[in-house]
Amino acid sequence: MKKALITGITGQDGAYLAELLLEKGYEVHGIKRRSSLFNTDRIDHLYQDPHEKGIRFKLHYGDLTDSMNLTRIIQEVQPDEIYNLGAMSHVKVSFDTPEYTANADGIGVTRILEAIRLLGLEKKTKFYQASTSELYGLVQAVPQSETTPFYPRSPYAVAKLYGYWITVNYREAYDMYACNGILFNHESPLRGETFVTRKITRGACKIALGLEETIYLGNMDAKRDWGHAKDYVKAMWLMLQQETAEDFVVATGITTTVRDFVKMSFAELGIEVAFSGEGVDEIGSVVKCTGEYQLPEGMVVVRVDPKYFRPTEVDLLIGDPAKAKEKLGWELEYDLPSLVKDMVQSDMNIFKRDKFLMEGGHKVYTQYE
Ligand code: NDP
Ligand code: GDR
Repeated sequence: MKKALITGITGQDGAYLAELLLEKGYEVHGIKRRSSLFNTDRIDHLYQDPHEKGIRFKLHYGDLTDSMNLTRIIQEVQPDEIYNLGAMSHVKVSFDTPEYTANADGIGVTRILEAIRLLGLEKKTKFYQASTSELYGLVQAVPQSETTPFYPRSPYAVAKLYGYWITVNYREAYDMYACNGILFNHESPLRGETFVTRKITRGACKIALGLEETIYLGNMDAKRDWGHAKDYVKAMWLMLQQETAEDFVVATGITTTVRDFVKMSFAELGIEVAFSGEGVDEIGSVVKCTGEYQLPEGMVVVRVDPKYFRPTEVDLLIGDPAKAKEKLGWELEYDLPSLVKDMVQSDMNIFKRDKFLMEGGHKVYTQYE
């Protein structure tokens, strides 16, 4: 039975990857951070009681900023594959926490690679690094491929640039099986609530149910190549099943503005939204409602709040997944409309439940940032 170790197992990708590897018969180990509240919502359905015999899903406390902890866990687990998905993954927040981001997202990669080497596991343990389309940053050429130059535009992207190159360096210096997946944005019902897609699908559902009036957003013109996380974790696994380690772009090849993502999300609920005005004065308002959810015509459901603007922005991302399709045989099951549908349906279920509880006199708290 193969053993995999996943850092960031409590995150969006960690949860889907753990599911996939368990389905494939792996013993799955994950590193979770200690927190004062439970932080395992996304993987609770995979939990197996450690008191039982023969369990295939095990969690270890740890942190990417603690090399001794990482080394001990890797020594104990002796994994065949390590997927390094753990990171401070929010681009805007990285401007507020640049040093910590560099430590966890940059040096954290070295800590794992060096542990593999010191433990003599170079020939046994394959390593996957969660690299990102944010590496491309300031547009040099489109579509972005494995050969497009990098120009990172945030502390997050700069830290990930270090992670990218240290992975390449350990592969070349020590002949390790170490590779980078340069993944473009991927979303899902498990997406963190403060990333723009989830903020929009949650907001649209709450507005449709009368639980909120307006979504406040930042740059509406940003263009992203959005795919479904379920498809993207398959590419991660495929990258570690090859003869030799290589780096791959994983993307859909289609780009969409934040504004159009808003329109698609409301349209999924039968609400047509049109945009008018420019810059900070841009608004999105209801044109007509054709379904179950009836809102007044002209109601303003989207406004711009400059606090969500970034000091330096990435304007346009569109990836070329040709190499992943050809060499890995990777295929997409979801397109953007089916991704939006999946997210909106899931959020609608959550907020219908919340509304039901509120109508029953219970307090329900949500965060907006
Ligand atoms: P999430 O933010 O959903 O998950 C991040 C995970 O990392 C969480 O489990 C988090 O733990 C954990 N983590 C954060 N800091 C540390 C730390 N210091 N030590 C150990 N674990 C830590 O991210 P995604 O699942 O969306 O992304 C997975 C990886 O892929 C990340 O590295 C991200 O940067 C990268 N990536 C993501 C893309 C995307 O579009 N989703 C695209 C390209 C790359 P906790 O739950 O406790 O917060
Ligand atoms: P990104 O994702 O920065 O691409 O990083 P995010 O969803 O945060 O932003 C996408 C674009 O939307 C614009 N935007 C807003 N973003 C947020 N979060 N909130 C808003 O209110 C808002 N309004 C407009 C942003 O300016 C940006 O242009 C994600 C993360 O998962 C990274 O970890 C990963 O590496 C990259 O995707 C690929």
